Amino acid sequence: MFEMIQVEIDNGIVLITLNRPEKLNSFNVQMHHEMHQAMDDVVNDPAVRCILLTGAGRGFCAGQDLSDRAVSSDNRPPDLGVSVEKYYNPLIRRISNSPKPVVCAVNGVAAGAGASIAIACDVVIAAKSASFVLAFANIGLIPDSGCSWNLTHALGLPRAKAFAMLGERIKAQQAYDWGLIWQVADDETMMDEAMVIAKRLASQPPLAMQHTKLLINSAFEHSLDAQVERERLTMQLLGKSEDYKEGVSAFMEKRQPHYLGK
Ligand code: LHQ
Repeated sequence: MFEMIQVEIDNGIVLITLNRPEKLNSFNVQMHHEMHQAMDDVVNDPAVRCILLTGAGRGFCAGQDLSDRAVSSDNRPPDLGVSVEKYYNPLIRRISNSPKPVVCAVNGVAAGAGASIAIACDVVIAAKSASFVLAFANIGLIPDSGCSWNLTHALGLPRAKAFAMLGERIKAQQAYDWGLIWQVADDETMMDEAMVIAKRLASQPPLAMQHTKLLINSAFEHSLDAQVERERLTMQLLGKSEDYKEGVSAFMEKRQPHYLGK
């Protein structure tokens, strides 16, 4: 069904692999359409509890395919705002608004919007040999696809600005040391470790995952006072859920919980 990506579903986890390895999985229009479709399918599939995103071959994603005529300037300057509006922003919103956790397994270089997509995910694990480069500045652009937001929140102003403006490549270990990602793993075991994370998230109570993500993603938009009120409302809601009842029962009965997302 898809050509630019691979989608495999197993045990509540959907594995999405960007699949243009000869172009370091950079995005063309078809890949965007396929990603949008895959993300919508996943969100609407009650059997899916977690999304795991990775790339085929030696790269994770090199951002926009710069050989795409829609974004390369020959005679007339391109309107990149259109590309951002039609393709990149909807993808970032799909990841950020997905009620299901999104894990990113960065298998190789993540450049430009490829880095933006990785850091927009909820849990990011990277192989030791992977790297991140905000290549935007090197071609006269700015960190888009939510990067200027996610990066600044993760790193703070000094590191965010230098990383974005210098356009230099950093290794996975550096990204980890800065707090940009959750984990670094050996190349050989990285996908297995990503799958362990995905399995764990898939077994967690779905409503709690959804609301935790919602609260944390929007935390900086609110004062502490407003946020504690939002927490109260969410606790009120979740306290009435079947999953909370199941979680407490399983704890008291010393057994594994079985959550239904209700
Ligand atoms: C590529 C690409 C690529 C095509 C490697 N395109 N072929 C932009 C515009 C419009 C709207 C919205 O948003 C955006 C956001 C963005 O994403 S802007 C940033 C776009 N991406 C870049 O500028 C990254 C360009 N690539 C690189 O800097 C390097 O390739 C990296 C650092 C990713 C990897 O370096 P190396 O490991 O040394 O690999 P390489 O440079 O040799 O690339 C391997 C092949 O992949 C090569 O093709 P070839 O036929 O010579 O083997 C590259 O041309 C191709 N490739 N990135 N974005």
